[in-house]
Amino acid sequence: MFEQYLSVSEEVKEALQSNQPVVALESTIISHGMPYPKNVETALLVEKTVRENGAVPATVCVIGGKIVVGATREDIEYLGKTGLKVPKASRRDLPVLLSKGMDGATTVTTTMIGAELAGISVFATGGVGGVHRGAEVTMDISADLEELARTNVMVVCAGCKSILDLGLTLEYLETKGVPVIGYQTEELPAFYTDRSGLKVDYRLDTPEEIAAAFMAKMELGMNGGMLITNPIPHEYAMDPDEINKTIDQAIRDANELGIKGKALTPYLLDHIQKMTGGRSLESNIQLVLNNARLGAKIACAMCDAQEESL
Ligand code: PSU
Ligand code: MN
Repeated sequence: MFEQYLSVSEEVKEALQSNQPVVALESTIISHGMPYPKNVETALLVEKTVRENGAVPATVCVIGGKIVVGATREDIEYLGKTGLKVPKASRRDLPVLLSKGMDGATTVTTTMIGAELAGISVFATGGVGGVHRGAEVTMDISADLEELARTNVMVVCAGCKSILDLGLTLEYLETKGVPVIGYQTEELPAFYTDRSGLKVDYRLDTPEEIAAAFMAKMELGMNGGMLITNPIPHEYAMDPDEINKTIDQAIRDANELGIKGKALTPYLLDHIQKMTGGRSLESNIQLVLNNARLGAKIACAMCDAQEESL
């Protein structure tokens, strides 16, 4: 029985039982994506933002061999303070972490897994993993893309950072049948900037339209998620040329140091933050809050549509 490995908070359980909107949130962004104490402050602010927009937040993590859906404030402080020492938990890590009673920070992949087990359909974060630049040689393709292909959770993000090959990431998602939606935009946002020069599959302009598309997919029994890309608010966006130069340098440094595998993304995120003197961190925080707001609105729209169809 999977329940022995799952711990859903009372608040989240009650919300789900009474068809109230819930938004899942990830924890790798806390332990591996931002420095302490900004990571804890941001995680708590993201939860508050979800509440202010009418939904219940459910931060997902692994504590003591259980997938926790609805982390406590203490859990969040522990994850933030312990930082990189918390194992980054992707799909392949769960069997051993759970059977050994260990802790883990959930990536997009494992947050989707926890959300689906608990019955949550909407998940908001910053950026998703994808096909890394040079993947034709390294084969470094994030497990997030496979999870989007198989698990029934919608992921609201600000697009992908150009630490990835965005064109190849879109090709991969197309092959796997994952719809890539632009919220109020035709252009795929690129995390720190709202410019990538690439097109999303469909532009949808309201939370209701996004909820309806996801429900159509579910009705058809088509497994897999949807990627909702929500551009960073323009006033917080970084200059594309500047951030892309910084990212190019960070990738060269990672190659020189031989950093690869699960350590690559956290290394690049940290290095970029240091090189931009914290400006990229501020953009990062703002885009996550923006996604939390949209995620909550979509979750509300889904609940309303479900009530109507009963
Ligand atoms: N990209 C970001 N910020 C992040 C991550 C990715 O801009 O915090 C994290 C997410 O948890 C994502 C994971 O699921 O990194 C992907 O890691 P990898 O590239 O090793 O699959
Ligand atoms: Mn990887």
